[in-house]
Amino acid sequence: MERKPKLLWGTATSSYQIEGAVDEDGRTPSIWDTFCATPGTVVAGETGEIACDHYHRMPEDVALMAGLGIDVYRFSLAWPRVQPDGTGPGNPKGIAFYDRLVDELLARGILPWITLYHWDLPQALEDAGGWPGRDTAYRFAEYAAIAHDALGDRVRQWTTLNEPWCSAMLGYVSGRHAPGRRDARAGFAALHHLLLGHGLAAQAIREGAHAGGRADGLEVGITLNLSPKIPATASPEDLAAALWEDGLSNRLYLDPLLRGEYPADIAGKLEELGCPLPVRDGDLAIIAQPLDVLGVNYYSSSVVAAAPAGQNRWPGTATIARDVERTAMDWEVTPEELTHLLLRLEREYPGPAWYITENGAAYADEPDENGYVDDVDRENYLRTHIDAALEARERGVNLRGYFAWSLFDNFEWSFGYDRRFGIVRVDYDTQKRTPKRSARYFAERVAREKALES
Ligand code: IFM
Repeated sequence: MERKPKLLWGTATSSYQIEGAVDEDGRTPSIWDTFCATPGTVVAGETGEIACDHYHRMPEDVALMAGLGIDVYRFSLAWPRVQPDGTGPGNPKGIAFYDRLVDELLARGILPWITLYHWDLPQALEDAGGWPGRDTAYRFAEYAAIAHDALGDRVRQWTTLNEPWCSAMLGYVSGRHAPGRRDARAGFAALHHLLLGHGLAAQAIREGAHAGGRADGLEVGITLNLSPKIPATASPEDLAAALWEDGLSNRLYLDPLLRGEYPADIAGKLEELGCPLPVRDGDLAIIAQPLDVLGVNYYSSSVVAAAPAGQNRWPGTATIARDVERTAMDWEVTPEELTHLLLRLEREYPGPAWYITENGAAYADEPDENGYVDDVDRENYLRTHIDAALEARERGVNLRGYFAWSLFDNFEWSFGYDRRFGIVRVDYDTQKRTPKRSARYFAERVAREKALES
């Protein structure tokens, strides 16, 4: 019988959420620095200025990861560190940090997995129009080439974007994330330009890798936050409501990336609503670059029902609460939907290797006097979701890995430090790191799964 490729087990973080050092070594402000400095945007006016101080504690942090026995570490590069103006040459001092990080990981036997964009756009590019402007897609490809040129000799796993839905919808439509704009037309333009940027960046990475003789084992991909939308009943109205929500959250990303077309029902409706996707000839072929990897960030799912249309003619939908456990984000805990999601992806969008690039939960942790957190709830969350992912693999899904979100408690965007997702506690007063019960569980589970496979 043919053996399945071994699973990779890892933890994930992102630059603005953990690094701190926002004005060191030539880093310029990102949209998140500007957003945090705007009163009323982030809980308690908190910022990523210090965060987990990872920029200064990186070797200690990598040692901690090694102690967990993980295979791979997924982190993002801060674009304003690597290419401070968002255009022009790279910044040697900023790049040097990631050079050291990559070397430190490799020395500890951990694979580095890079995400190029986890939301910290250089402010200079936002000032020039941001993602609603087409030019930003081309700037992103330029930055990708600089990053790959610097690190591609040692890094084979490259993710272009993390969760473009959040960048476009929270950043430009609802304004809950940086840059805080509230303009639906701009948001859907941003969505298209993010995907175009992904395609151009994927091309740039592959070209650089082939030219530099570094194409062996190269894996290029993108990470999407996918969320099943389950119709509340089988009525035509509820079915249509769930289809619309699925279109906005899932198909609007999966279809262009894996089928080379936007879903006609959603694209047509957006046009009608005055929010057209600004597609030019040739864009969809660029977006639909071959994908080695599609990263799935899974946290929850929702039940959707029809509701009266709003004044602005947008289809009305309502989320129906289920009687299930919720996390501190108020997200329903539905591990079985992860199995269903993965089965659907393999069935409807076959091709890429699937990785769970984020999965985890915020809970109201209560540390003891030593900072230890006995987070049974988070351990249960991880256990049931890993089980659900492995079940999908058993049932034929080409699942290749799982990353816990997150290695550390960190800056949870507009929630500031109020929501803790870490399997390792961070005391923000002392910067002391203390593995929680869930970290012990994760380390044991990884060791067990690896033993079963060997
Ligand atoms: O913290 C975020 C991360 O940056 C992106 N995915 C979801 C996580 C939890 O909200």
